[in-house]
Amino acid sequence: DIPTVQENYATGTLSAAFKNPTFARNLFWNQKIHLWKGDITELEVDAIVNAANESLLGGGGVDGSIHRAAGKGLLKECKTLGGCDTGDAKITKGYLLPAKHVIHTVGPIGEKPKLLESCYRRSLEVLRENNLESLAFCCVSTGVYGYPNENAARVAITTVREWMDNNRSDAEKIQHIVFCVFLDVDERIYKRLLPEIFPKA
Ligand code: AR6
Repeated sequence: DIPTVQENYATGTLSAAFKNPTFARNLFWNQKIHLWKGDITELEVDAIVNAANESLLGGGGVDGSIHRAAGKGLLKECKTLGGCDTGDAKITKGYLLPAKHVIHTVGPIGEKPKLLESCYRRSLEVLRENNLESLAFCCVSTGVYGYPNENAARVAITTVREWMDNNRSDAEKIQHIVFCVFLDVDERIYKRLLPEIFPKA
């Protein structure tokens, strides 16, 4: 289960939703979207998303925490992957993590919205290619890689929303998408943007 400070944006009743297709879609999608503040390595989901670098051989920030928590098996598997292009994503097992898998994505250095969008889209594609149903994103590129927090959050949430709208059958199979924030600044931004991009009706 996803612990504390969980927020879900669903409201209303299903019978009301069925009368209004937009409401129905929003309600259905919103029930799957969560905001959680804390350490992503604690989340028991099918996959957590790592903000990696092109080598996939580890680093600082969330990448360092994930490798520390997963243990040496993760680095060993990463070494077999031949790196990862910026904007792409590759999956490994979760090893000692409570999450079953890690989806390693490589965010852009600096504000490059197309590449950041691609990270979120590719992570969702990789999740579904592996028949997985729950995912937690960290705030890719907003640490060492210097992407401005608010603009990155807008890209993150909008890309997930558009992917769900455009890939309905896969989106329906997903149970949970968690936006895992670590910093107060990101918590404030996501609390403001989530209800805007996943509106209540
Ligand atoms: N759980 C969740 N989020 C975290 C955690 C954690 N345990 N630790 C940090 N964050 P960053 P980037 C947040 O710098 O900007 C690495 O060295 C952090 O507060 O980890 O994509 C890689 O190897 C921030 O909001 O990733 C690359 O070389 C977010 O995670 C480079 O950094 C991302 O910050 C990637 O830089």
